[in-house]
Amino acid sequence: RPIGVFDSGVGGLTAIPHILRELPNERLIYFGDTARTPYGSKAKTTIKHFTKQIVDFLISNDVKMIVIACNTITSTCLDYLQELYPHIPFIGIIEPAAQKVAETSGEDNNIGIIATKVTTREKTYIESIHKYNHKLSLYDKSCPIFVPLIEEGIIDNDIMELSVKYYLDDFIKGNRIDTLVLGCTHYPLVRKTIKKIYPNLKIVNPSFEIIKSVKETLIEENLLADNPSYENTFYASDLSENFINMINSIFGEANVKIDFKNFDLD
Ligand code: DGN
Repeated sequence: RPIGVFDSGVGGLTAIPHILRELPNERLIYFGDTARTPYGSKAKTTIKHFTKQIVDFLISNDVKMIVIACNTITSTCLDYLQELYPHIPFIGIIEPAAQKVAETSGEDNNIGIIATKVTTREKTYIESIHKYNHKLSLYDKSCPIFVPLIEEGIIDNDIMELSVKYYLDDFIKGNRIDTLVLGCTHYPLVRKTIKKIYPNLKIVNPSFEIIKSVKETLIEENLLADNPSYENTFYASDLSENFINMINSIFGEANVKIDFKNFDLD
C-alpha cells in the first residue's frame, strides 16, 4: 500500500526526495492543491474543509499512512484528522523539527521561525519547541509573499532576494537570530537565497527532519514495504506548468505518473 503525502501546492515536494532516499521501497501518492493554494492566509474552517477532501481522496487510494507535508495544515488540522480517522497514522511536519531544534540549541541561541500567517498565528512551533525546553529564545515571523512567488516559479532571482531582505533583515539583525527554522514546506526552495544573504545562519529544514518520524512510525506499525516500488503518482488540482517542472526537476522523467484530480467546492 502507498504512503499519501500532501500539501496546499508544490511545497510538499521538498520532502519527497528525502523520503525516497531513506525509504526507497515505498510507493508515494502525492497531492498538491495547486488550484486553491495558498492556504497560509485562509480561515481555519476553509483549510479544514479542503484538507478533509484531500485526505478522503488519499484514503480512497488505500494509503497506509498520511504525511502532512505542510506546516499550515499541520498547525490547523493534525488533531482534527487524527481524531476523524483513528485507523490511519498521520505524520505532521512540525513536531520532528521542533524536537531537532530543542536537541541542538541552547539558551545562548536566538531561534527564528519563518512560516505562513496561519502557522505563525497558531503558535504551534513555539509551543512544540517550548514543550521540550521552555528556556529557549524563540521569535516568529510570517513571510506571506514567498509562497505565491514560489508557486509561480520565481525563485532564484532579484525579486526573491528583495523579498527575503524585506521580511528578514530587521527580524534577523534585530533579534540576533542565529538559527532559522524554515516553517513552511515551500521555503527550502528559497534556502539558497537565504544562505547567500545570511551565510552564517544555521538552517533547520522540517522537510528533512520529518523522515525520522515517517520511518519510526512505519517500523512501529509494521508497515514498511518489502519490495521496491517503481511508480509514484503526483496529483494536482491544477496541472500548472510549474508543478510539472518541479516534479521533472526532482525525478527527471523516470517512474513518475502525473495526474489531475479536482474537487467540488461545496
Ligand atoms: N507549504 C505550506 C506550509 O508549509 O505552510 C503553505 C503554503 C500555503 O498554502 N501558503
